[in-house]
Amino acid sequence: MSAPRPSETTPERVWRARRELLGAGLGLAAAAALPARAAAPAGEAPLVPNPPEQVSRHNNYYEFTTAKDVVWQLAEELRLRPWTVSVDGAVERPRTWDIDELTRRFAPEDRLYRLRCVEGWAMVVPWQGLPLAALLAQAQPTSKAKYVEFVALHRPSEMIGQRQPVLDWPYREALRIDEAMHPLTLLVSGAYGRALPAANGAPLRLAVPWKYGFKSIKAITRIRLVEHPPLTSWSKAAPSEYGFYANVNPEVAHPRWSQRRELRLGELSKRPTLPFNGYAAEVASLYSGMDLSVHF
Ligand SMILES: Nc1nc2c(c(=O)[nH]1)N[C@H]1C(S)=C(S)[C@@H](COP(=O)(O)O)O[C@H]1N2
Ligand SMILES: [Mo]
Repeated sequence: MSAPRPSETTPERVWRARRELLGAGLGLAAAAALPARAAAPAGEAPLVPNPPEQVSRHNNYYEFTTAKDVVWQLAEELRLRPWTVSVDGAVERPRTWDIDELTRRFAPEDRLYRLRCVEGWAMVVPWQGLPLAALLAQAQPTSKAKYVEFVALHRPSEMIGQRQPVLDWPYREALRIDEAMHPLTLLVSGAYGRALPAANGAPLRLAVPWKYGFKSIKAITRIRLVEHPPLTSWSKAAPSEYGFYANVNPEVAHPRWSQRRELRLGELSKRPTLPFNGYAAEVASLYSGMDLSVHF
C-alpha cells in the first residue's frame, strides 16, 4: 500500500481542500481524521477530495432512479435501521451481523480513494471503512471459497426504481477471493468523517478502487463465499459491455465509447485514465499472466 511519505509536506492545494471541508460544516475532529495528504504513486499529483455535496448528489443507484442528480432525494426514503449483513456460504463461522455491531467490532479506517465510473466521470472520496479481509478472516473461509458474492437490499416499497425491471433485482456483485482479501478492498460505512449518505450506499457499500464503479455495490445485506464465479447484475444485463473483472483499463474501450480519459467532477478538462485507476503498483500482480482484453 502506498502510505504517505513522511518527508513530504502537505501541498497547499490539499491544505486548502481541508479548509473547504471545514467550511462545508465538517467538525474539527472529523477534518483532523482525514489524511493530511493522499497516498499517490511517485511522480503523481496528490489526490484532492471532491467537495462532499458533489459526492452525495451525483450518483448511480438504479434501485432508486437512473437520473444521477435525483438519487440523493429519493434515497432519503430508505430506512437504514435495523440493518443486518450476513456472511455465509463456504465459511466455518457463518454469522448475521447487526450493522452497528459490525462497525464497532471492526473499527473503520480513513482511506482517500479514486472512484472511476464506466461512464467516464470520476471523483476522489475520503471514505471510512473496514478492510473486507478482516470480516472474511473472522468468518474463516473454507478451501471451497474461491469467490465472494455480494447481494444488495431488495425493498421496492422504499427503493422505487426496483418497481421497474431495469436490472434483475437485487443488485449483485462479486470478486475473486484474492481481490476480496486485498488490503485496498474496503467495506465503507462513512465518508468525510460522517455517516455514509444514503445515496452513496449506506449503511454499507463496497469500495474497490481499481475497478469501475459498478463493482462497488451499495446497500449490502449479504456476503456469500462460493466456489464458482457468481453471475453479477451488470454482466448478466450486458455481458459484452461489462465483464466480471471490470478493472479500470484505458486500453480496453467500452463497446460504445473510449475509456482513455475521464472527467473528475467539478473540473473543466478531462484527465487521462490510469491503468487500474492509479493502483497498478498495488494490484497489477493479481492479474499477471491474464489477457486483460479478454478478461475485461
Ligand atoms: N446497489 C447498487 N450499487 C451500486 C450501483 C447501483 O445502481 N446499485 N451503481 C454502481 C455504479 S455504476 C457506480 S459508478 C457507483 C457509484 O457510487 P457513488 O454514487 O457513491 O459515486 O455505485 C455502484 N454501486
Ligand atoms: Mo458506474
